[in-house]
Amino acid sequence: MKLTRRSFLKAAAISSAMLAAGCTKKSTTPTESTVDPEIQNIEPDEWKTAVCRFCGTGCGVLVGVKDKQVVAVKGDPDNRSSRGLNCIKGYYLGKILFGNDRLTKPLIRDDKSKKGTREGFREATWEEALDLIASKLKAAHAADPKAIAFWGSGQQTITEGYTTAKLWKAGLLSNNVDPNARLCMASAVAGFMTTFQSDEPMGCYEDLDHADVFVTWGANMAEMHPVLYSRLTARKLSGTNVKHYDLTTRRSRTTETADVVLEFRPQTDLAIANAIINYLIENDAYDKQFVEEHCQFKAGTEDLGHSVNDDYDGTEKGSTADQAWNITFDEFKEMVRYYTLDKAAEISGVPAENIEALAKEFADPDKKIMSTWCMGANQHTRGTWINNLIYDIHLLSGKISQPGNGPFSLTGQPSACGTAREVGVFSHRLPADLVVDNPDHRRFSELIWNLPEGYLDAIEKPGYHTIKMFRELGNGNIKFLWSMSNNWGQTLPKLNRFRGIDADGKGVTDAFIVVSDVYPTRSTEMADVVLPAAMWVEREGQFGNAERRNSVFEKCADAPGEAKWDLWALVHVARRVLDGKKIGDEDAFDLLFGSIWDDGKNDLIEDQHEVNKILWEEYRRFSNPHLDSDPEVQELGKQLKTNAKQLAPYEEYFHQHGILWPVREVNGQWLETKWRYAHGKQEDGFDEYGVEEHGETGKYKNIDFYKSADHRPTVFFRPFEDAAEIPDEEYPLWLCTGRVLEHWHSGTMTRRVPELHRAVPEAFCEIHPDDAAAIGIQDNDWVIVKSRRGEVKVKATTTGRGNPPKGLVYVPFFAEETLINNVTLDAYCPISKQPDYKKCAVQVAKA
Ligand SMILES: Nc1nc2c(c(=O)[nH]1)N[C@H]1C(S)=C(S)[C@@H](COP(=O)(O)OP(=O)(O)OC[C@H]3O[C@@H](n4cnc5c(=O)[nH]c(N)nc54)[C@H](O)[C@@H]3O)O[C@H]1N2
Ligand SMILES: Nc1nc2c(c(=O)[nH]1)N[C@H]1C(S)=C(S)[C@@H](COP(=O)(O)OP(=O)(O)OC[C@H]3O[C@@H](n4cnc5c(=O)[nH]c(N)nc54)[C@H](O)[C@@H]3O)O[C@H]1N2
Ligand code: SF4
Ligand SMILES: [Mo]
Repeated sequence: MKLTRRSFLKAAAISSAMLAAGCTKKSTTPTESTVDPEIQNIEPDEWKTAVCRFCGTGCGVLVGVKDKQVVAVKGDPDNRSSRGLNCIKGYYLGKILFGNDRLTKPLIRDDKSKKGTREGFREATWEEALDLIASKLKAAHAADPKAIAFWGSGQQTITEGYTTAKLWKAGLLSNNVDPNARLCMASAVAGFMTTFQSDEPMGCYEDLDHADVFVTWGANMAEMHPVLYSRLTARKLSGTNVKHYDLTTRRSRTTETADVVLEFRPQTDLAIANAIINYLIENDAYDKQFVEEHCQFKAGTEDLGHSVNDDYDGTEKGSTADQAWNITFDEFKEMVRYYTLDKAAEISGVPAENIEALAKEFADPDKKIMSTWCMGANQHTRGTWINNLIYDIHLLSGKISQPGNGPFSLTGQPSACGTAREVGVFSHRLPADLVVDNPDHRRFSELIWNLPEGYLDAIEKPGYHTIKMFRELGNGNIKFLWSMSNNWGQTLPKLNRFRGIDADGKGVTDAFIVVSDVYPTRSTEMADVVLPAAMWVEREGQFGNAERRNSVFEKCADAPGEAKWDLWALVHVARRVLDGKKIGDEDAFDLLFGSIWDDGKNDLIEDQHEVNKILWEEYRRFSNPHLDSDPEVQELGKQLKTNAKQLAPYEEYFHQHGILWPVREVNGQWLETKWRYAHGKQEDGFDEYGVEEHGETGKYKNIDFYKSADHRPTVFFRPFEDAAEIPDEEYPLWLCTGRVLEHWHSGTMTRRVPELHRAVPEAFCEIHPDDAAAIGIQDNDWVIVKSRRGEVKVKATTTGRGNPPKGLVYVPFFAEETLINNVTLDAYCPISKQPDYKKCAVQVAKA
């Protein structure tokens, strides 16, 4: 059968009228699937290598291609992260390309009065759209360099993120660039940097095959990291007496299979962790040798307060939040003494014997323990602290950097690690763990970007973090915003700051907003220009997953209509805004982007693989200074230890189907590192190695935390402090928000796959049966969930997948017609600036 685009559209047709262009309709009724049985029988001509574009697990997939169309997707057995497995989103991955309302032409808003709706646009040429964007960007920048902003994503590819950071930081001298990973991994980053001075986990997924005990500290892995959870379950089934402790505020699918459940009052994980620390010390059950040889102790500013309003960093507390000072072990011991098992039980509501049971696991030197956590710990107004506390427990018990023994921070997005964290898309960062407010770090970046010495000193440091950026958008102080691979109009907390729902809408209509997306969304409706993007395997790209594995995906199909690669759009805007500008004596655009530009054609080099390779190899200079031809780069890179995250040449990633950094070259082979810090230091200060050399011997024989100050990670004292908003008489319930297995974030992609949409067609409010009875509602009744900020109408359920305790309700955020983020709070961790979507106070009433 001849395969046409039409037949694909038919095959994967969007199942709900609501999702068609108009989108004001609130249809929640799934329609029949329109999958053409013939389509499912098409034999691909070839299978190309790729990686899933959803979660941070980073499963490898093979994409079946026929006539330059994607016709099938299956697990890639050669990807060492997933070994052939995928979850349901992975199996339906191919269909996300074929929603019938793909954006295929640039759109320009003619009618500003319709801002906030999907009307008032006209189709435009790329030329016109790019000229308009560039002129608005230049004008806004000239008037006030602080008035421009870029909101990036852990779903951009590595080279796209790198190009974004370079354009904004080196090209526009602006640090007002931050990713959606601020909502997701910022507390993990701050936790890693404060404890170890080195971002990302020391262990890898193989820990799942070796642990005797698993602790989930705020992660619903069964639904959010399903392939990793099945590996955890396999270990439980095949090992002897393997146990899983689930710490959670709501019983989830993950809780169902746990052996011990610690269901705690929101935010009181801080008290539980402290009680475990205190237990280890009081009972002399910590690893003394390890602590003496490898740890230092610190305390930091306490009683930080909460930045609920705009007075965030004006306060003294805000600016001292990340201060810390040395203390002795005895002082530390004294500080945690308050957190007895009984005290933690009183604060958290968890029976003391359950906390003790978990503490005893850590006290047992023979038990291998893997801790995992995700948004429960990171989306937390003390997110950095709870990350620090989990590390404290693993450091005190010496359970780290060995197979099956280690704290493992789970990443959310496919490339939150590879892109957002590693290439410097954050407002305070530069590539390779470097930061903007360190002169040596700036100098190193100047060397690689060929900038004159001191050029980056002029940059405002740091730029706006995400919450500040969008508060400033709401205040009218951001005049130009470009967003890419995210949907801030739905996913930011306290949306009515800039959606103008109960405010007067000021700010939003003034700012010139560009949104690059693949479908119409809650953000494109706020835009002045919408740029249609090539999606997933319609271009070549790279993602870096939670276990430090960088993987690549090949281009498999052309983008529909005039949709273009995001990187193409970035460089074309760069071409326009840097036109006529000089850096030193050089032409600015040539200097920064000349290597990927075809002067003859006045366009990006046509071969995407070539462009990606050039950018990869340039970016790789940051982390492979020892291979650099410039002695200054070699020298400074060594001093800054940027080689701690060495990367392999670009082509290697295609050959190996992904490699964990740091990568070592040994006899012409590029070897990955499974456990960092574990093997002691090599001559060049580079101490990593593959599992083969690890063996089961010498628990921490050669361990060296080479990036930590004095080679000693910090054990922090971090007390319990309550949430920013807690239930009271008027708003008596906690609201927790999150996700479901079948949908990806704002649902733009997964809701266009009929099978996934039918599985969970609408949002819901999970509520305890007693609370439901108290307000007189039954399952499927409509309720109003209302906070001090806004409200939504949603159906209630007491028999959902998750079961909240009395006093807590749960609403997912995937449904664009149920904007739960009108209700959430934008208070954030003062160190990481990550907001807390997991707790605020609401009232629930029958609608
Ligand atoms: N199906 C699917 N998978 C996904 C995604 C998706 O959209 N859909 N998104 C990906 C992304 S970007 C992310 S960030 C991850 C999120 O993955 P998860 O963090 O696992 O999922 P969430 O639903 O956000 O959060 C649920 C957890 O928060 C915990 N929690 C709530 N309050 C507290 C608290 O006060 N303290 C602690 N310690 N825990 C608390 C709950 O107990 C629960 O375990 O999922 C990734 N995977
Ligand atoms: N209430 C609540 N809100 C939350 C959270 C929560 O737990 N509760 N979690 C937060 C977290 S952890 C995260 S990570 C964020 C995620 O928030 P966002 O990143 O803002 O949400 P996504 O839906 O992932 O947005 C990705 C967008 O990229 C588009 N897209 C897909 N492919 C491409 C492409 O190749 N190019 C371009 N230009 N666009 C593309 C998709 O259509 C989609 O609109 O949400 C946060 N919001
Ligand atoms: S969504 Fe996550 S677990 Fe599922 S296939 Fe994709 S990467 Fe793997
Ligand atoms: Mo996330």
